[in-house]
Amino acid sequence: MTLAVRFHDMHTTPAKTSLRDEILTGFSADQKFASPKFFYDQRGSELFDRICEQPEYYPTRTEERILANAADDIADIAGDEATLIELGSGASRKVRLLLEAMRPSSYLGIDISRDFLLESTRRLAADYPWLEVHAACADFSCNMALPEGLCCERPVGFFPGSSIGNFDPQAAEDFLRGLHSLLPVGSGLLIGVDLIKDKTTLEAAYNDAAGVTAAFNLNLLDRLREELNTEIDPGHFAHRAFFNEAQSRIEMHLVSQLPQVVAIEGERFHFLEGETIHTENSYKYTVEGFQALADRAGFEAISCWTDTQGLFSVHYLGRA
Ligand code: AVI
Repeated sequence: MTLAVRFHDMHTTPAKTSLRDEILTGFSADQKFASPKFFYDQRGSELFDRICEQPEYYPTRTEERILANAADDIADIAGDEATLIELGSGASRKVRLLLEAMRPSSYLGIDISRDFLLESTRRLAADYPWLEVHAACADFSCNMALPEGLCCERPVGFFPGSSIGNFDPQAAEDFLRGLHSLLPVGSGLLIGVDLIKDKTTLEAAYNDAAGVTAAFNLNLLDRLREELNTEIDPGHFAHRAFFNEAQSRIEMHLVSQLPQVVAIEGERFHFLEGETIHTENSYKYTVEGFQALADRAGFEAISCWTDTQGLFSVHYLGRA
Protein backbone atom coordinates (compact mmCIF):
# COMPACT_ATOMS: atom_id res chain seq x y z
CA MET A 1 0.00 0.00 0.00
CA THR A 2 1.39 3.44 -0.88
CA LEU A 3 0.56 5.98 1.75
CA ALA A 4 0.30 9.44 0.36
CA VAL A 5 2.14 12.35 1.80
CA ARG A 6 0.75 15.66 0.56
CA PHE A 7 3.78 17.48 -0.66
CA HIS A 8 3.94 21.28 -0.83
CA ASP A 9 6.83 22.96 -2.58
CA MET A 10 6.97 26.32 -0.89
CA HIS A 11 9.58 27.92 -3.15
CA THR A 12 10.97 29.97 -0.31
CA THR A 13 14.18 31.62 -1.27
CA PRO A 14 16.67 30.90 1.45
CA ALA A 15 19.09 33.73 2.06
CA LYS A 16 21.76 33.14 -0.59
CA THR A 17 24.38 31.35 1.39
CA SER A 18 27.47 30.38 -0.45
CA LEU A 19 29.94 28.31 1.52
CA ARG A 20 32.77 30.02 -0.34
CA ASP A 21 31.68 33.61 0.33
CA GLU A 22 30.77 33.02 3.94
CA ILE A 23 34.00 31.17 4.72
CA LEU A 24 36.13 33.86 3.07
CA THR A 25 34.28 36.54 5.08
CA GLY A 26 34.51 34.58 8.33
CA PHE A 27 38.22 33.78 7.94
CA SER A 28 38.96 37.47 7.23
CA ALA A 29 37.53 38.63 10.58
CA ASP A 30 39.78 39.40 13.57
CA GLN A 31 38.19 36.47 15.38
CA LYS A 32 37.92 33.95 12.54
CA PHE A 33 34.53 32.25 12.40
CA ALA A 34 32.41 29.84 10.38
CA SER A 35 28.65 29.39 10.62
CA PRO A 36 27.56 26.16 12.37
CA LYS A 37 25.10 25.53 9.52
CA PHE A 38 28.12 24.34 7.51
CA PHE A 39 28.59 21.39 9.89
CA TYR A 40 25.70 19.53 8.32
CA ASP A 41 26.93 17.84 5.17
CA GLN A 42 26.21 14.09 4.89
CA ARG A 43 29.03 13.09 7.26
CA GLY A 44 28.35 16.01 9.61
CA SER A 45 24.71 14.98 9.92
CA GLU A 46 25.74 11.40 10.65
CA LEU A 47 28.21 12.61 13.27
CA PHE A 48 25.52 14.77 14.85
CA ASP A 49 23.25 11.71 15.14
CA ARG A 50 26.12 9.93 16.90
CA ILE A 51 26.66 12.91 19.24
CA CYS A 52 23.03 12.51 20.34
CA GLU A 53 23.82 8.96 21.47
CA GLN A 54 26.93 9.83 23.50
CA PRO A 55 26.54 9.32 27.26
CA GLU A 56 27.80 12.85 27.99
CA TYR A 57 25.37 14.54 25.55
CA TYR A 58 22.33 14.71 27.83
CA PRO A 59 20.03 17.05 25.77
CA THR A 60 18.57 14.49 23.34
CA ARG A 61 17.69 11.72 25.76
CA THR A 62 16.54 14.19 28.43
CA GLU A 63 14.23 16.02 26.03
CA GLU A 64 12.84 12.70 24.79
CA ARG A 65 12.10 11.64 28.35
CA ILE A 66 10.37 14.96 29.09
CA LEU A 67 8.27 14.71 25.93
CA ALA A 68 7.25 11.12 26.68
CA ASN A 69 6.28 12.00 30.26
CA ALA A 70 4.46 15.19 29.33
CA ALA A 71 2.70 13.87 26.22
CA ASP A 72 -0.71 13.63 27.92
CA ASP A 73 -0.44 17.14 29.39
CA ILE A 74 0.69 18.50 26.02
CA ALA A 75 -2.27 16.77 24.37
CA ASP A 76 -4.66 18.36 26.91
CA ILE A 77 -3.33 21.84 26.21
CA ALA A 78 -3.28 21.38 22.42
CA GLY A 79 -6.84 19.99 22.39
CA ASP A 80 -8.42 17.66 19.86
CA GLU A 81 -7.80 17.76 16.15
CA ALA A 82 -4.63 19.82 16.33
CA THR A 83 -2.36 20.34 13.35
CA LEU A 84 1.19 19.62 14.42
CA ILE A 85 3.77 21.61 12.47
CA GLU A 86 7.35 20.51 12.92
CA LEU A 87 9.99 23.09 12.01
CA GLY A 88 13.14 21.51 10.64
CA SER A 89 11.52 18.11 10.94
CA GLY A 90 14.58 16.08 9.84
CA ALA A 91 13.97 12.43 10.69
CA SER A 92 10.62 13.25 12.42
CA ARG A 93 11.77 11.11 15.35
CA LYS A 94 10.80 13.08 18.45
CA VAL A 95 7.30 13.83 17.19
CA ARG A 96 6.52 10.12 17.46
CA LEU A 97 6.64 10.54 21.24
CA LEU A 98 3.60 12.82 20.99
CA LEU A 99 1.43 11.35 18.26
CA GLU A 100 -0.45 8.65 20.17
CA ALA A 101 -1.27 11.00 23.05
CA MET A 102 -2.12 14.00 20.90
CA ARG A 103 -3.85 12.25 18.02
CA PRO A 104 -3.55 15.37 15.85
CA SER A 105 -5.69 15.44 12.73
CA SER A 106 -2.70 16.35 10.61
CA TYR A 107 1.06 16.68 10.72
CA LEU A 108 3.14 19.05 8.60
CA GLY A 109 6.89 18.49 8.45
CA ILE A 110 8.85 21.49 7.16
CA ASP A 111 12.45 20.95 6.17
CA ILE A 112 14.90 22.35 3.68
CA SER A 113 16.27 18.96 2.67
CA ARG A 114 13.67 17.63 0.18
CA ASP A 115 14.78 14.00 -0.08
CA PHE A 116 15.21 13.55 3.63
CA LEU A 117 11.84 15.21 4.25
CA LEU A 118 10.05 12.95 1.78
CA GLU A 119 11.64 9.82 3.15
CA SER A 120 10.88 10.59 6.79
CA THR A 121 7.30 11.82 6.22
CA ARG A 122 6.56 8.73 4.11
CA ARG A 123 7.78 6.56 6.97
CA LEU A 124 5.62 8.52 9.39
CA ALA A 125 2.56 8.11 7.16
CA ALA A 126 3.21 4.36 6.97
CA ASP A 127 3.58 4.03 10.75
CA TYR A 128 0.55 6.22 11.60
CA PRO A 129 -2.07 5.42 8.93
CA TRP A 130 -4.73 7.50 10.72
CA LEU A 131 -2.65 10.66 10.42
CA GLU A 132 -2.91 13.07 7.49
CA VAL A 133 0.72 13.78 6.68
CA HIS A 134 1.94 16.87 4.82
CA ALA A 135 5.47 17.81 3.86
CA ALA A 136 6.67 21.28 2.90
CA CYS A 137 10.11 21.81 1.49
CA ALA A 138 11.03 25.26 2.75
CA ASP A 139 13.46 27.32 4.72
CA PHE A 140 11.24 28.24 7.63
CA SER A 141 13.73 30.86 8.80
CA CYS A 142 12.65 32.89 5.73
CA ASN A 143 9.25 34.48 5.73
CA MET A 144 6.98 31.71 4.57
CA ALA A 145 3.25 31.11 4.76
CA LEU A 146 1.63 27.84 5.72
CA PRO A 147 0.67 25.77 2.65
CA GLU A 148 -2.73 26.40 1.15
CA GLY A 149 -5.21 23.59 1.56
CA LEU A 150 -3.82 22.54 4.92
CA CYS A 151 -6.68 22.48 7.37
CA CYS A 152 -5.18 24.40 10.24
CA GLU A 153 -7.78 24.39 12.98
CA ARG A 154 -5.49 24.28 15.99
CA PRO A 155 -1.90 24.68 14.87
CA VAL A 156 0.90 23.70 17.22
CA GLY A 157 4.45 24.45 16.13
CA PHE A 158 7.09 21.97 17.29
CA PHE A 159 10.76 22.99 17.47
CA PRO A 160 12.68 20.48 19.59
CA GLY A 161 16.40 19.91 20.21
CA SER A 162 17.31 23.33 21.63
CA SER A 163 18.24 24.40 18.10
CA ILE A 164 17.09 27.84 19.25
CA GLY A 165 20.30 27.85 21.34
CA ASN A 166 22.42 28.04 18.20
CA PHE A 167 21.07 31.56 17.54
CA ASP A 168 22.40 34.43 19.61
CA PRO A 169 19.65 35.81 21.89
CA GLN A 170 18.68 38.68 19.59
CA ALA A 171 18.52 36.34 16.57
CA ALA A 172 16.51 33.87 18.67
CA GLU A 173 14.02 36.62 19.47
CA ASP A 174 13.82 37.62 15.79
CA PHE A 175 13.36 33.99 14.82
CA LEU A 176 10.46 33.61 17.28
CA ARG A 177 8.98 36.81 15.90
CA GLY A 178 9.11 35.17 12.45
CA LEU A 179 7.23 32.15 13.85
CA HIS A 180 4.75 34.56 15.37
CA SER A 181 3.96 35.77 11.83
CA LEU A 182 3.84 32.22 10.45
CA LEU A 183 1.47 30.80 13.06
CA PRO A 184 -2.11 32.08 13.26
CA VAL A 185 -3.57 33.62 16.44
CA GLY A 186 -4.36 30.96 19.01
CA SER A 187 -1.54 28.63 17.90
CA GLY A 188 0.75 26.88 20.32
CA LEU A 189 4.51 26.49 20.09
CA LEU A 190 6.23 23.53 21.74
CA ILE A 191 9.94 24.24 21.97
CA GLY A 192 12.92 22.50 23.59
CA VAL A 193 15.46 24.69 25.37
CA ASP A 194 18.66 23.58 27.09
CA LEU A 195 19.19 24.95 30.60
CA ILE A 196 22.13 26.60 32.38
CA LYS A 197 23.80 24.11 34.68
CA ASP A 198 27.18 23.31 36.18
CA LYS A 199 30.17 23.85 33.94
CA THR A 200 31.40 20.27 34.29
CA THR A 201 28.21 18.72 32.90
CA LEU A 202 28.00 21.31 30.12
CA GLU A 203 31.61 21.00 29.04
CA ALA A 204 31.51 17.18 29.14
CA ALA A 205 28.52 17.23 26.76
CA TYR A 206 30.62 19.01 24.12
CA ASN A 207 33.84 17.08 24.82
CA ASP A 208 32.63 13.47 24.75
CA ALA A 209 35.26 10.86 25.57
CA ALA A 210 34.73 9.03 22.27
CA GLY A 211 35.75 12.18 20.39
CA VAL A 212 32.57 12.35 18.29
CA THR A 213 32.01 16.08 18.90
CA ALA A 214 35.66 16.71 18.06
CA ALA A 215 35.22 14.80 14.78
CA PHE A 216 32.01 16.78 14.09
CA ASN A 217 33.84 20.08 14.60
CA LEU A 218 36.89 19.03 12.54
CA ASN A 219 34.68 17.66 9.76
CA LEU A 220 34.02 21.27 8.82
CA LEU A 221 37.62 21.45 7.55
CA ASP A 222 37.20 18.22 5.58
CA ARG A 223 34.15 19.80 4.00
CA LEU A 224 36.18 22.86 3.02
CA ARG A 225 38.76 20.56 1.39
CA GLU A 226 36.05 18.77 -0.56
CA GLU A 227 34.03 21.75 -1.67
CA LEU A 228 36.51 24.61 -1.95
CA ASN A 229 39.89 25.06 -3.49
CA THR A 230 42.03 24.59 -0.37
CA GLU A 231 44.57 22.23 1.13
CA ILE A 232 43.69 23.19 4.72
CA ASP A 233 44.92 20.32 6.91
CA PRO A 234 42.45 19.20 9.64
CA GLY A 235 45.44 17.55 11.36
CA HIS A 236 46.80 21.02 12.05
CA PHE A 237 43.74 21.98 14.12
CA ALA A 238 42.21 20.69 17.37
CA HIS A 239 38.70 20.80 18.81
CA ARG A 240 37.99 23.04 21.79
CA ALA A 241 34.64 23.53 23.55
CA PHE A 242 34.12 25.48 26.77
CA PHE A 243 31.36 27.22 28.71
CA ASN A 244 31.51 31.00 28.51
CA GLU A 245 29.68 31.84 31.72
CA ALA A 246 29.38 35.57 31.05
CA GLN A 247 27.55 34.88 27.77
CA SER A 248 25.83 31.75 29.02
CA ARG A 249 26.94 29.76 26.01
CA ILE A 250 29.07 26.83 25.01
CA GLU A 251 31.59 27.99 22.43
CA MET A 252 33.17 25.59 19.98
CA HIS A 253 36.42 26.49 18.26
CA LEU A 254 39.04 24.90 16.00
CA VAL A 255 42.46 25.73 17.40
CA SER A 256 45.47 26.07 15.12
CA GLN A 257 48.21 23.79 16.45
CA LEU A 258 51.02 25.74 14.79
CA PRO A 259 51.71 29.00 13.00
CA GLN A 260 50.44 28.41 9.47
CA VAL A 261 49.25 30.09 6.30
CA VAL A 262 46.20 28.52 4.68
CA ALA A 263 45.12 29.30 1.12
CA ILE A 264 41.40 29.13 0.37
CA GLU A 265 40.12 29.96 -3.10
CA GLY A 266 43.32 31.89 -3.75
CA GLU A 267 43.14 33.97 -0.56
CA ARG A 268 45.80 33.46 2.11
CA PHE A 269 44.90 33.35 5.81
CA HIS A 270 47.51 33.57 8.57
CA PHE A 271 47.09 31.63 11.81
CA LEU A 272 49.19 32.06 14.93
CA GLU A 273 49.74 28.98 17.06
CA GLY A 274 46.68 28.78 19.34
CA GLU A 275 44.57 31.09 17.16
CA THR A 276 41.03 29.81 16.66
CA ILE A 277 38.14 29.59 14.22
CA HIS A 278 34.92 30.08 16.22
CA THR A 279 32.52 27.50 14.81
CA GLU A 280 29.46 27.41 17.10
CA ASN A 281 27.65 28.97 20.04
CA SER A 282 25.10 26.99 21.98
CA TYR A 283 23.24 29.30 24.35
CA LYS A 284 21.79 27.98 27.58
CA TYR A 285 18.85 29.64 29.36
CA THR A 286 17.02 29.66 32.65
CA VAL A 287 13.31 28.85 32.34
CA GLU A 288 12.43 32.44 33.25
CA GLY A 289 15.07 33.91 30.94
CA PHE A 290 13.70 32.00 27.98
CA GLN A 291 10.10 32.88 28.83
CA ALA A 292 11.05 36.56 28.94
CA LEU A 293 12.67 36.27 25.50
CA ALA A 294 9.57 34.50 24.12
CA ASP A 295 7.36 37.19 25.66
CA ARG A 296 9.30 39.90 23.80
CA ALA A 297 8.56 38.01 20.57
CA GLY A 298 4.81 37.85 21.28
CA PHE A 299 4.47 34.41 22.89
CA GLU A 300 3.04 33.81 26.34
CA ALA A 301 4.27 31.01 28.60
CA ILE A 302 1.51 28.44 29.07
CA SER A 303 3.40 25.51 30.54
CA CYS A 304 6.94 24.24 31.01
CA TRP A 305 8.27 20.78 31.83
CA THR A 306 11.77 19.92 32.99
CA ASP A 307 13.47 16.70 34.08
CA THR A 308 14.09 16.00 37.77
CA GLN A 309 17.70 17.20 37.52
CA GLY A 310 16.73 20.45 35.79
CA LEU A 311 18.94 19.74 32.78
CA PHE A 312 16.52 20.59 29.96
CA SER A 313 13.17 22.32 29.45
CA VAL A 314 10.25 21.95 27.08
CA HIS A 315 7.99 25.01 26.84
CA TYR A 316 4.43 25.27 25.60
CA LEU A 317 3.99 28.84 24.45
CA GLY A 318 0.84 30.48 23.18
CA ARG A 319 0.91 32.85 20.25
CA ALA A 320 -0.56 35.95 21.79
C1 AVI B 1 21.88 21.29 17.04
N1 AVI B 1 22.35 21.91 18.29
C2 AVI B 1 21.23 22.16 19.20
C3 AVI B 1 23.45 21.18 18.95
C4 AVI B 1 23.88 21.91 20.24
O1 AVI B 1 23.96 21.26 21.28
O2 AVI B 1 24.08 23.11 20.19
C5 AVI B 1 24.66 21.08 18.01
C6 AVI B 1 25.85 20.46 18.66
N2 AVI B 1 27.07 20.93 18.62
C7 AVI B 1 27.88 20.15 19.29
N3 AVI B 1 27.20 19.18 19.83
C8 AVI B 1 25.89 19.35 19.44
